[in-house]
Amino acid sequence: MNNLRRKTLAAASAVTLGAGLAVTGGLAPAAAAGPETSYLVLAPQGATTGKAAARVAAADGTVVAAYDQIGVLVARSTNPDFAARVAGAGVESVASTAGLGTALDEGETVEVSAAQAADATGDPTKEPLYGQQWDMDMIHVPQAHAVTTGRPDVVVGVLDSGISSTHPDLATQIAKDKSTSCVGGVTDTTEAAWNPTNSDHGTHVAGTIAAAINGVGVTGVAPGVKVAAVKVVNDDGYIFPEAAVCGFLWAADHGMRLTNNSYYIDPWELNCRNDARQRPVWQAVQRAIRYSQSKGVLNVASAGNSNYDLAHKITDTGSPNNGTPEERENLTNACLDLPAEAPGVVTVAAVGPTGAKSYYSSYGQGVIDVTAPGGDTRFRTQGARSTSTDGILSTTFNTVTRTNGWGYKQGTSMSGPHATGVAALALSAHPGMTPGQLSSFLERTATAKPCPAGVYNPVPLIPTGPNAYDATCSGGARNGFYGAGVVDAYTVVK
Ligand SMILES: [Ca+2]
Ligand SMILES: [Ca+2]
Repeated sequence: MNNLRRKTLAAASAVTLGAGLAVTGGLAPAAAAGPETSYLVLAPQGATTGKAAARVAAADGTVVAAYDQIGVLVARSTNPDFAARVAGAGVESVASTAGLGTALDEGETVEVSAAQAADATGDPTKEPLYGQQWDMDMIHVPQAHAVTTGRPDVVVGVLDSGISSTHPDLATQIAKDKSTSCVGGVTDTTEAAWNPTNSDHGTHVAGTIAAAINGVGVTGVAPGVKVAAVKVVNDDGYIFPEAAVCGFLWAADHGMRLTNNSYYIDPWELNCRNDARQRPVWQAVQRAIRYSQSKGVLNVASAGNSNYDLAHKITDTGSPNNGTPEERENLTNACLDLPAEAPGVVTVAAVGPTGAKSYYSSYGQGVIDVTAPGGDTRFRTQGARSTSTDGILSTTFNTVTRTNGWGYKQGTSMSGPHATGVAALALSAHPGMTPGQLSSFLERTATAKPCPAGVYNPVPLIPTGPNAYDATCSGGARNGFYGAGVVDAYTVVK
């Protein structure tokens, strides 16, 4: 009976795919097959996934990845009743991740000319574009490099949109044997799979961490370390939870000591543990992060670009960002921005060239751990127009022309990798540090920065309105805008 039904569903699925939404009304099968949907299926904490896998099969599903280390399965099914049918002994919870993909906060790239990139300026590090890397001066990268540029056995997982392996500033910097795609929750280690498709976000992030000192382009914070591409962004620009879970586990199981996470992974931005639909997603990611920490990985994450007070969550009107916005009232602090707010993750805010909070940087006392340069292309004009050179210059990949280059982007996506790069230098100098020790060390060595008085808004002329970027800082030496302060590459190695 079950087999017969499955065949019927498969046939219905084929018809539906061929004819769009033409199957309607009373003639349609009572339980027509839906589109193939991905699910996270959680075994009870500490249990193996064997029973859960059997339930997946019995519920017309296919296990596409088994993360036994954390008791999580990634499954796919066309059965609309899959979630209900899979529930039972051996399954703690199950959640469809359909609609839970989150668009990468891409940001605009302003490219610089190739001639500029090859035109030596005679700066201390000899990199042609170093004169435009105000961010590296701010965190004392040249002073750090006089001590160390990092050790090649420190490998940083860049959970992002892939890294261009042909880039002249990155080709020598990538640990290819540790790079993979995790799109769909399943690993694919072919080089093409972890190169960028429609986004060069990860290429830019990787350059900030480890662009080579080679007489071409820019320098990264830690050019002596290696980066590994762990591609979690799909070709539509979305990050799904199963990809992030895969990414954390891949990094942990391939000897990486650090991961950089310049993204968030759920459509609510603020993921609520007390929301039944989202709870399994939170649990799966939480398990993956805990597992990676148990393997010695420190995870660094961007705070977000919404000028949002993460310590005082009242409403979240922007989500889900791949569907109809829903206003959700009464958000509490049980609603977490993942992975930025997961315990043990270093949460990074952004500053511009003045050292003041970037207008877009999210903040929050007790949430922000440290700050780093992310650029602020609006402060100079009070928001009236953009000045791209106040962004962060790094490696780019033009996805239309398929060519490598250099260019500016801004965002906490750019500040995160500065902190990650500093952490990579710290680990190079102090290889024995545990993730907890390393994160405390980053905070202890940061340059504290006090709150500005009153309501802060560097961009009153921005077109969205005079108060759109108002923000109020609270706290003392450690505060909501800057956490423990601006990371410093020199003090972690001297
Ligand atoms: Ca270079
Ligand atoms: Ca944190």
